[in-house]
Amino acid sequence: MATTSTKRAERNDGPVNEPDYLSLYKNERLGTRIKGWLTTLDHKRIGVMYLTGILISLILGGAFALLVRAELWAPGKTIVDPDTYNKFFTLHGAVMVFLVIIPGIPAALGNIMMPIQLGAPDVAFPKLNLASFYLWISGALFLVVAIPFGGLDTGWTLYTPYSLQSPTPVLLSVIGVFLLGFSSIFTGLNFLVTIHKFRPQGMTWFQMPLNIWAIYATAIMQVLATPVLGITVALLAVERFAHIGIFDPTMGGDPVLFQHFFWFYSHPAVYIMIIPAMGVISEMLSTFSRKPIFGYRFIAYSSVSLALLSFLVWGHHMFVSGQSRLANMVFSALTFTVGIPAAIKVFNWVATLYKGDIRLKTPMLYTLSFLLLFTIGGLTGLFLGVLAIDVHLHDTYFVVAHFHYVMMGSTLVAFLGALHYWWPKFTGRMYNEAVGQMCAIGVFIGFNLTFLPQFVMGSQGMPRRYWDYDARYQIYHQISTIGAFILGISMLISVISLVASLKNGKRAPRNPWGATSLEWQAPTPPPLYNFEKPPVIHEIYNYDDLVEVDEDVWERRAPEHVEPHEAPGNAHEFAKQPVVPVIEGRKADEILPSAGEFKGAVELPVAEQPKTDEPKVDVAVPDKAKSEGDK
Ligand code: HEM
Ligand SMILES: [Cu+2]
Repeated sequence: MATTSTKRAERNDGPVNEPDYLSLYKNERLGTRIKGWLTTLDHKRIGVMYLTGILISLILGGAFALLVRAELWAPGKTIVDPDTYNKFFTLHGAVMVFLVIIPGIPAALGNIMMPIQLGAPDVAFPKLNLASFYLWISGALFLVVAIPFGGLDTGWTLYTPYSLQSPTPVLLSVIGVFLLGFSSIFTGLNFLVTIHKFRPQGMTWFQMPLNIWAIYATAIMQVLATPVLGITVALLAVERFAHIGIFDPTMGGDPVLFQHFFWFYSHPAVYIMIIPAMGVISEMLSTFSRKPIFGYRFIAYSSVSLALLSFLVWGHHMFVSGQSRLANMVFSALTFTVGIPAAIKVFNWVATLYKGDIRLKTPMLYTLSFLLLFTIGGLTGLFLGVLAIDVHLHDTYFVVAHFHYVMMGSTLVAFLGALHYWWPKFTGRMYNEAVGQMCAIGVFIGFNLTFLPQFVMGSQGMPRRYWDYDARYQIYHQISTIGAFILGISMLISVISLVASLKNGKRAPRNPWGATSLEWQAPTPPPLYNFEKPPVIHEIYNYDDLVEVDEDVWERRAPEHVEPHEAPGNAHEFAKQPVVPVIEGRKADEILPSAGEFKGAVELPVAEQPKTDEPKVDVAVPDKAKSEGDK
């Protein structure tokens, strides 16, 4: 062990000698403390820095949303003039999409929890991870600095030709988006390698938590789709700066080409947003139903197939942009195929709930909200995919409501749920459960009040992005504005309550929810390299051995006697084998110098693993659930 550390110190390519990540180095000077954070290579600290940035962005984006809703309280001018209103909705959209929804689950929560959930000591490339964070924060600053320089008024989609003419600082924002894109690509790359290489021996692909599958599918899209965003905004910058006639019709360019480029990234990007949400939902749903997830493999495969299908449907954003009839028909048909994996997930989640021992803790309330809101969001997407209907609904509030149901109602709600789910683990503190539950209910009510009326007025013809409107829409706008304030206040209180728990919260036990994945074996909060001893791999989503010994304290008890036919698969035999994180036959040290070194680790023999690729464990449908379902 000692030699390994020396070698690592010389090579200096992993976090060395860092204090536990939450320690504030109480006796150090402020400068040293700040430096400790800014130069950290610990994935948890990097994740916490992302999380802080994202929560600040959420408050900023939320403030713009409330300004938009306040302006729409009545027709005509309520608080600002039309130009300022354009800036409000553009900045709201850009901040929420690029700084909150896209990085929320993968970059922040993924960084904090994914390596621990995988049983790994860190990500594969800690330095690249820190570099991604710096790219993100620089991109965010470029985007935000556009505000004092006059704001941005193009809409978050930056459509040409207007984005070539807008007097607002489009270039600044474009540089910001470019940097954010690369941050996303590098994070994706890092996670792909981490998942391939840092799975502990014994964790086969089909023993991975579904959240890891989701992060994997997301990472594929981040790596494949995001470069297109980089190229698109780079072309926009060149066109704006040098006028070479790519998108500018007066010079022979094609403004619709921009839409193709933009959506070739941005449609997959909507899955970059939703798939990680689906991943955390699967975790929470199973944990709080105390049942194995129904259709594990279907959920895993559907994440990957959603990722692949999402590259084939971008044209559904251009049904009325003068696309050819044939292209419209093909894109419409392909759009419906996306509904299949999406529906597979929803059916499997609902089947997981069936006869579950459901516990309505805060994360579960968010999970149930997600189920309903995502179903509405997905189904209304199918309406929009119908050519004849989209002609009427395109650019109306119906579209606004659709994408808020999927982006906010689904992704952001899942993010809030997951934040509450993992908060005790990574901060070591329990938040106030009653406040958490009330806020979750407030978010659900506020959300629906805000966006259900938008479906109605949209289908009646209220166009999106308008500052003024016909008096007959006023009632819908007013309900929507009231809902938005309920939503905003609930979210603000929940964030304040979480932060307050850092000071006043009860100490969190190791496994407060009785969950099965590996992060719950790590100490709370996890130390540098996450585990004090190598984690033991148990069958994922098998709750048989977990017993609640006290409120929010779960422990694993080996069953006293399990008849072979009662035991699902050979999980119990399998689970008894201690597993050392040795990766594909190679010592972890050869891959990441720090990988094998756990604080106080005991050298354990490498367990004999089953020869087959995966254990004979029926993860998807345990016999009991199956026979009950058949009745
Ligand atoms: C079953 C799944 C889905 C289908 C069939 C679907 C379909 C569509 C269609 C056809 C449009 C274009 C409407 C128009 O502009 O006239 C659209 C817009 C949109 N969808 Fe979806 N969608 C689905 C899921 C999602 C998800 C999961 C997200 C995000 C997490 C999302 C985000 C968006 C956004 C952001 C827009 C419009 C953006 C804009 O114009 O500013 N959609 N969707
Ligand atoms: Cu799309």
